[in-house]
Amino acid sequence: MDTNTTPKEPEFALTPDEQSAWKENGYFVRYDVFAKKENDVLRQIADDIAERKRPFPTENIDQNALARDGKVEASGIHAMHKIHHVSCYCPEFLERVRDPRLTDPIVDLLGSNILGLNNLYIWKSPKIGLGFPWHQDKWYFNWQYKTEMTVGTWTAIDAADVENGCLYVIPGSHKYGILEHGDLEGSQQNEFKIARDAKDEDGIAVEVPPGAVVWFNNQLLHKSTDNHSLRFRRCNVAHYISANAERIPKKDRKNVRPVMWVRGETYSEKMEPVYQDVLPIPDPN
Ligand SMILES: O=C(O)CCC(=O)C(=O)O
Repeated sequence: MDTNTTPKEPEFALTPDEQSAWKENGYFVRYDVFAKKENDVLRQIADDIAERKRPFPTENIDQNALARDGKVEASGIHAMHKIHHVSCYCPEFLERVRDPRLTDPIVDLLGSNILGLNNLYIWKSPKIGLGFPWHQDKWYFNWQYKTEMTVGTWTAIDAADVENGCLYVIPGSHKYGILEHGDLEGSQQNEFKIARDAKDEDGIAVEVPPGAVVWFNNQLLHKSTDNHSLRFRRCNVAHYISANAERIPKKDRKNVRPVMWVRGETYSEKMEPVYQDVLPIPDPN
């Protein structure tokens, strides 16, 4: 497994149409980026983490809010919502985060020196999987880094459609600036905030087959809906930041996001700590 190379020639660079879509809409989609076999490797690891067959820090595991609060009966992968910072602990996820099929287009957007900001794997279980409210990812990152733009990639592990809770985006909303985000009402995961000024009628569904990837500007307003189907809707999300971005120092170091080397140069004086490699899994005892 190769988790440490920076590709010489970008093979998967942005096309002119994608450049325009990025500028105008704040996102673009590519199909058939990853084969089923490749995504199955990630799916199996995530399932093993969910079923506690593979060690993983428990603080990075979030259960479905309905299952967690005892409102529905669910166990194993059916009771899962997401795991985060997966690439810090699983080399197969780290390899995916560094895969040039994801990162070549990002070189055209952020420059050649790139760090990984977060890597989430999300489950939306049949019938109980919960949506995410309208939000801008940069709202969550903004207080931690001085930088114009970060980029998210969203890879479909399963087909995602309106019935099972696909992504919705508001094209062009990356130009709105950062909106205020407030508390959520209802049964959604309570760790999320909602961008209240986002209007449902402006959103469009991004229905994609498995293996497709959505690249999105982290100021793009996006959301997803609950899973009303009998199918899973799983995805792998990786967020990227320029290594030139500066970390805003935090007094309480406890909840600092780990950043990881992805490709190019790092500037450790700007952003400490940058993990070059997979972290040891904490002893569960
Ligand atoms: O996959 C989803 O349902 C939503 C993901 C999302 O909004 C995010 O990762 O910021």
